[in-house]
Amino acid sequence: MKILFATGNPGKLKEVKRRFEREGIEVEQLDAPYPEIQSDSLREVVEHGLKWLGQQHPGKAIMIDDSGLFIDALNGFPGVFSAYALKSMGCAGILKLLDGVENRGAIFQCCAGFVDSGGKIRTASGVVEGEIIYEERGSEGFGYDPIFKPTGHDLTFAEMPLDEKNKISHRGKAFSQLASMIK
Ligand code: ITT
Repeated sequence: MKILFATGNPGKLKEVKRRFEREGIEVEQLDAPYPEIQSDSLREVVEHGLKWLGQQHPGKAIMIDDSGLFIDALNGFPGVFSAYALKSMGCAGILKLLDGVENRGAIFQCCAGFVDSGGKIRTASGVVEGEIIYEERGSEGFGYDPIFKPTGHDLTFAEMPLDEKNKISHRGKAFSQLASMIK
């Protein structure tokens, strides 16, 4: 079985490919942008994107992922603006915003979705709690990984091997659920 994963993010692709290897499912990148509506709900963005992709590529099985980092002290920012904030200010900008802030709590959320060859849509969500540390650590992963330390762990996501991150991450959880729905 082969599923296309519509994403422009190589970090996401690597993690999802690895997760699905275990299921004997091949994942191939579909590097075709899809419309991402402006919404507070990751699921709404995913459902809308999948509907569009299903119409553009009839007969194909396609997955997508919408995710974000929600920081308590910033009222959930960058949240649905995570991609924009990463491009414009990076991890350094987030650390600057949190300068002198004691409450470092944050969560990563992921909504994973799948449209099958018949146009049926399924979604699954995953969350991981953690904190924003005070300086960037590690070189694995991507995006905000160097500043996010999941609760109960000493390492940031960027200091963990991919398989470790996949076991506990928002994306690992969401795509594990999706994998059992698909199989
Ligand atoms: P797509 O093509 O799949 O949309 P994207 O990078 O634009 O890729 P999103 O729209 O879902 O992805 O934006 C999520 C942002 O949050 C993006 O900047 C990611 O780098 C970041 N992010 C999501 N999951 C992450 C993770 O596991 N570790 C670090 N940063 C993450």
